[in-house]
Amino acid sequence: MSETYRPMWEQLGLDLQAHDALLGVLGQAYEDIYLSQKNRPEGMGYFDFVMSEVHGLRIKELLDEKAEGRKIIGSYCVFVPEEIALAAKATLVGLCSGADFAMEEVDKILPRNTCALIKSSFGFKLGKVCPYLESADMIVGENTCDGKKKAYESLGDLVDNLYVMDLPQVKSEDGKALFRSEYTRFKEAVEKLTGVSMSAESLKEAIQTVNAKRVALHRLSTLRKADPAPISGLDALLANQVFFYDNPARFTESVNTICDELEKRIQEKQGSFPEKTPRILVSGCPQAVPNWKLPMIVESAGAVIVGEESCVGERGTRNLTDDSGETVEDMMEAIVDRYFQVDCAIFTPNPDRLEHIQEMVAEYKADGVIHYGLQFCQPYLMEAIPVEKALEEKNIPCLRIETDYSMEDVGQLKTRVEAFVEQLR
Ligand code: BJ8
Repeated sequence: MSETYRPMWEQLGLDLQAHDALLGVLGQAYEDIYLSQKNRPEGMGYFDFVMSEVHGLRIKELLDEKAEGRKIIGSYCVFVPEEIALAAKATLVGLCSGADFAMEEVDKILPRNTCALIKSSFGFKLGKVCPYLESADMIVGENTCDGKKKAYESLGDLVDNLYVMDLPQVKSEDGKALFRSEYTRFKEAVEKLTGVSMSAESLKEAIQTVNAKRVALHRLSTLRKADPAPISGLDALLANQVFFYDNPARFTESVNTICDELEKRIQEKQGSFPEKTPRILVSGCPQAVPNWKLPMIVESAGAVIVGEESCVGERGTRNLTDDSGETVEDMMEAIVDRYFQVDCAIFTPNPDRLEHIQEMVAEYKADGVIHYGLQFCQPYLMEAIPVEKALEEKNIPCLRIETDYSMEDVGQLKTRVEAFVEQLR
């Protein structure tokens, strides 16, 4: 891939040497973690291809779209509504990053006690290795956790196209009013960027396109309820990660193709893991590409992950947007309603998340929960304690993990996860 896309990367201003190094490490990690899995569904071949071309063909597609007049919007959060981007002729891509890069440079700008996800996003910018970021016509930050909202002030010095969306912290009527007005402001900003005013028709079509992606993932989630689990947690996480990058229609089709295959596997009692393998629900911070550390540890310890209560997972995709409105205003309100239900830990109080975790444990027949918290992520680490307490009161074993993107604690995590899996057996 490198030779074909080199001129494109150069044109985007990437540091080719650093980028080569990144792709080398990523390719090796993918081979070791993904391609070494046994009993994978054949349909995962599509996602292997997507990953092998994630900085190549997909970027070329985005640049081709730009050449045809579309705009590219990069986002760090599931509160940025894809429907609005699509309806005004823009393409939304995820920018969150799941690997450490250029950390020495990052440490000059951000305090050490910043979560790995934020640091990684800065590292990809400072190291000039993210073609998505460099292709974006608008980068959307959001005032969610304190770390992100202060970090965007510094990011504003590094990019010239940052748009910051304000978000409420409380799910009150006043909170919803702010949410509504910020979505209206975002709609206007996107329309200004693309020069296209959305119509009721284009908004309805956009809602249906994004819903279709979500419905495909819901189908995949439902199939993970089977025992033996027809797909590994690693592979399912990958599908959830690719949700943020791929062409929407092609993504939906590819997930549905996998689901057809998984249905057959379930009928034939064929699994990625043997029947009665301990089943784990992972809950907590988002795991952005290429953060596969926890599922790799869990599944190599002999358990299978059957669900992710996460923004790269069910928290991000579970509710659909009502597409029945006939006017832009009606459908904008439906978008506000849909996104206002996202139970991110930045909200206080946030009882819906705990309820959702318990519902997921029951639905996916999970034997235990691993709460995944990134170091220095106050919202999720704080919520981890009441989550653990509530689960244990219901006799649902819970393991609280606090980690980052480095590999230094893998040995220690393995020991804890293996002991937890043993307990579940
Ligand atoms: S809706 S979870 S994607 S904000 S891990 S940066 S919370 S200190 S990512 Fe998130 Fe939107 Fe919420 Fe989802 Fe801050 Fe925590 Fe870091 Fe985090």
